[in-house]
Amino acid sequence: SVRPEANATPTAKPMPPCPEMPPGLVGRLLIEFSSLMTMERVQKENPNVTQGGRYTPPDCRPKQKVAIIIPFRNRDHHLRYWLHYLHPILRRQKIDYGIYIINQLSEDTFNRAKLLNIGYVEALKEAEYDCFIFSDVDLIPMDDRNLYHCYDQPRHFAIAMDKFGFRLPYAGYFGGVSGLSKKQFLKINGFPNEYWGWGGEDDDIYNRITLNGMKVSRPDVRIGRYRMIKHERDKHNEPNPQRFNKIQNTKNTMKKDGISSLTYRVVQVKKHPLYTNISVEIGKPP
Ligand code: UD2
Ligand code: MN
Repeated sequence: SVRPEANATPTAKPMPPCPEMPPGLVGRLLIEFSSLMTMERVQKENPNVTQGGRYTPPDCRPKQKVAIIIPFRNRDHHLRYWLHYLHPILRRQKIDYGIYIINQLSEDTFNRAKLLNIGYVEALKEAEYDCFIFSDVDLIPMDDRNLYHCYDQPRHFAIAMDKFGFRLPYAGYFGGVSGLSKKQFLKINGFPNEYWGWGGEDDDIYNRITLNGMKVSRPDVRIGRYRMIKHERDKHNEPNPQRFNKIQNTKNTMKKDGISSLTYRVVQVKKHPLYTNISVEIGKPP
């Protein structure tokens, strides 16, 4: 090398590991959806997020690399609020993360769990993630002590939502926001690809977790609080009438239906300042 001193950093201090509970957290947050939200505003608020919605804490070494995966179609208004609230929270939490919007193209029936599987595969093409957090686009945590990383057991984050009176609707509920390490995700063969339309896929995932000898971990009910942006049921995401039958059969279906059987086509990957958008063709119900 011509100038060895150019690479030498004799004065740089070794970075400490990030703290378990970062000191900059504020606790309970005020979350509302009435103020005007533009992408320009959200971008101005988050100058430290890099292209494609990536961030890494500047002052400590995070233990995990977290991909946040959002199933998406036609919810731009919700996405702006999500980015507005989540980027600052994740920054305070000292998370090393990337945001992936998995956008289902075409007007066919929506398939949330299949989009989440695609998010897992596509995020791993971008970086060596070891933790995957799957979030609805319309769910905002009301407390930043609900840390967006992975735990010893699969994590359910959204345990106390406003729309359910800030309680779990039933013991085996796993909807909204959840997180699995790479190892936990592969142990259950990922998520089902065969739930078309609304409902059931979250219960199937819960079944996969318990059938494989794991247990869902949850935050304290005072901390796992969420607001959901109010919305009507979308077109082409009607309740799936097969869902009651299908969740009785997880034990038989999970081995063949999952990350091992996933097929789709990526049409476009676009890096926006605050997120990566991956537009995909996923087919339609048989
Ligand atoms: C509940 C669960 C959700 C899932 C769903 C059943 C809560 C808060 N969430 O959501 O995790 O289990 O039931 O499938 O209870 N989406 C789009 N465009 C669409 C349709 C859906 O982007 O046209 C995405 C978006 O991220 C949305 C998510 O899918 O937040 C779930 O759909 P929803 O919000 O319509 O369903 P919801 O609130 O009943
Ligand atoms: Mn919703």
